[in-house]
Amino acid sequence: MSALPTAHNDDTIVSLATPSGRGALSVVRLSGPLSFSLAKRLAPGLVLSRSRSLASLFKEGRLLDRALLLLFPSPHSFTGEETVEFHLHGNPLLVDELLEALLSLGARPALPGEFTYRAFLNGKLDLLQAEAVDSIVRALSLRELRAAFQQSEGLLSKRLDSLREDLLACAARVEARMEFPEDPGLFQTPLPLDPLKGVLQAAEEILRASPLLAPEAESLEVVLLGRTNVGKSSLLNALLLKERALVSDLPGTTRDYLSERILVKSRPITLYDTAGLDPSESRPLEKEGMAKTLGLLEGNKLLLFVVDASLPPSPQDREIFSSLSDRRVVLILNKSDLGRAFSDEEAERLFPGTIGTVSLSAKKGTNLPLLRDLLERELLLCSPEREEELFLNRRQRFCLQSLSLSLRKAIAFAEEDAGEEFVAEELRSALSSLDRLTGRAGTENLLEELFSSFCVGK
Ligand SMILES: Nc1nc2c(ncn2[C@@H]2O[C@H](COP(=O)(O)OP(=O)(O)OP(=O)(O)O)[C@@H](O)[C@H]2O)c(=O)[nH]1
Ligand SMILES: [Mg+2]
Repeated sequence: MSALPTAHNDDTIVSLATPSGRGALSVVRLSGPLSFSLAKRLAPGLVLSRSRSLASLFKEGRLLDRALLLLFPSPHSFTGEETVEFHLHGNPLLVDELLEALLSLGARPALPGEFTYRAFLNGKLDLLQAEAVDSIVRALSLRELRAAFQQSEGLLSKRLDSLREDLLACAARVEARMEFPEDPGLFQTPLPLDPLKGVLQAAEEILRASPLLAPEAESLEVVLLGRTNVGKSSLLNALLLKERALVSDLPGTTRDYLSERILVKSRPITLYDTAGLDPSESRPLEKEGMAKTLGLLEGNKLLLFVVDASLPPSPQDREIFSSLSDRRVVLILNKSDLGRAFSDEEAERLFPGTIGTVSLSAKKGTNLPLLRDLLERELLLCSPEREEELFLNRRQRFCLQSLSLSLRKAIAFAEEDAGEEFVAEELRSALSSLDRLTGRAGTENLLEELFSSFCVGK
């Protein structure tokens, strides 16, 4: 993949913007100085002064498609360049034909993230907003999505801009004191540190309020455990709505645990299916599987303790349950379709202190919504949602951390009267961290790496 920043930015680029495959529509995006003229060559009837037209597209004299064309004159487009969107019928053959036609007329295929990169170059977005565009596409939960939207609207950028002004004012003052040591006016009062402390506090608040934007960041981890053959794997499959784990009536089917993600009310949960626990087991492989199950119980996971409620509770169930004494446990009374060998009250007496009991049938799917509601409640508990949230990625966190480190040093130097040049040096590096964060001072390598992780067509 050739490097984005050195790519020819005055080329006209083209790409499919919707997922490939059949569907109601496919959207092809064309951006760059030749966009309008290329569109006109394919659709001779097109009126370029109209922002949208239903037009017949021709290739080598044959009608290709009747398509909706949206025309965005520069600079009023996402990229800031002349842009045309072709809304075709959603057939990959048509898309290929159109792409081929545009390429033969002089457009070139867009690199991943190149549309957003151009928007960034043309000052339509700063780096944080550009990254937010990517986060919108990748968000796995409504919560991330909302945060990404706010960020794409420039919420964080605005805040950082005002911090930058304060920081610049302080830095300018320090630089002036170094430049004009003879000027008594500049030295009459000590360097005011309050604005610097304000910037530091604001930067640290942003860091504190922002969970790391990692797939696992807001995921609740849930472990299915219990005796062999009680239906753990069946429950995993039922929650996943697919036959992911092997199910059989032989005890000890699952040996290695496996994990899968599910969405509950659009929020991700990691589910683990584990090897059934059987204290009397002596076969080495089975024992190893069980040791892995126990290893998995470490950390702050929610445990779904599954029992076969069609049979009287066994001493083994009780033994496993009592080893989970101080954990958050949900009791799952499975196989309820076969009739219940004990009541809910008896279950609660036998397995006391759980945070909930759900009687269900993994096989028939009965009462699964009750379990999903309970999981949703747990999700809310483990991460209360705030009015305004920022999900920072690693790069952004790193820049903010460097910013706050430099500010701390600058303040300490100033308070110790260590010398203007020390303070000035730290303020310069604080500014540079801030500018790297917003992309005001992005190194080329950084930009290349960032945008190449985008989807093509973005
Ligand atoms: N009738 C009925 N049978 C079930 C239900 N859930 C599971 N089973 C059956 O119980 C048997 C064991 O199911 P699994 O899901 O493999 O049980 P497991 O707990 O994963 O077992 P191990 O992996 O051996 O620990 C299979 O024959 C399933 O079809 C249920 O709700 N009702
Ligand atoms: Mg299993």
